[in-house]
Amino acid sequence: MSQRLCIAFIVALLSVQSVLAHYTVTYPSSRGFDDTKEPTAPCGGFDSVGTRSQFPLKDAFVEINSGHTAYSYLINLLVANEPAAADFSNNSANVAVATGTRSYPQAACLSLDMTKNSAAKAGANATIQIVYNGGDGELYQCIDVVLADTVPNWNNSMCINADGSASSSGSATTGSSSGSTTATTTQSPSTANSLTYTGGLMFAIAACLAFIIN
Ligand SMILES: *[C@@H]1O[C@H](CO)[C@@H](O)[C@H](O)[C@H]1NC(C)=O
Ligand SMILES: *[C@@H]1O[C@H](CO)[C@@H](O)[C@H](O)[C@H]1NC(C)=O
Ligand SMILES: *[C@@H]1O[C@H](CO)[C@@H](O)[C@H](O)[C@H]1NC(C)=O
Ligand SMILES: [Cu+2]
Repeated sequence: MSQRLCIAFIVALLSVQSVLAHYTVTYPSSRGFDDTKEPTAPCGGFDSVGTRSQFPLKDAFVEINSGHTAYSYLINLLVANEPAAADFSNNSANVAVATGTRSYPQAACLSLDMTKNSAAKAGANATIQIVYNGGDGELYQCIDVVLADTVPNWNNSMCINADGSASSSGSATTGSSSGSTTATTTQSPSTANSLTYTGGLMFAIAACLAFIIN
């Protein structure tokens, strides 16, 4: 194993780490994800409306997978057919339906209060914009939807928090900590995975540095 190989190995590991350090939308599907474009407003580099999925007006949530251990988020709902960048900047049209913070990585179920946007009606086309900040700037993802009173194939089991907590914490519901009680599942804490990963990365770098110095 040459020094050059060793350096390439470290660079590869670090680039994996930077992908893990952002976030992805797990449910429902977002327009698209590109790690390098995720800082681009309003939709992480995806400017055109994509495939729409039906999205519930009640007990709504989006599921994300966070690479950062601590982050804040703002989720907006924009009721429109073909929203332009200017529409996302219009605070009267693009209305906050959730804000919060989390202090654990990986799976997080973010509850939405769709009633915050008076334009939210069954049958309307809309785009959900997620603005996430894990410490390296705002990162954007958008989900194109058709709003519905009930969504037959909506999967409540996708509402998972990696710390095992219920889904309601951090929801936008002002002055209330209550949220959906049915849409919750728990999963054993998987923080250990990322700690193991970070530990492994540190060990690999240390081993490589020792090799280079010798
Ligand atoms: C902003 O959104 C509101 C509500 O939809 C709309 O009435 C208004 O015309 C929009 N403003 C601009 C500058 O587009
Ligand atoms: C919703 O958007 C789709 C295209 O994404 C369009 O075909 C449909 O007509 C729109 N629905 C309404 C109610 O405007
Ligand atoms: C719903 O989500 C759970 C948890 O991810 C998954 O195990 C299950 O297969 C999903 N059900 C459907 C019908 O997709
Ligand atoms: Cu990041």
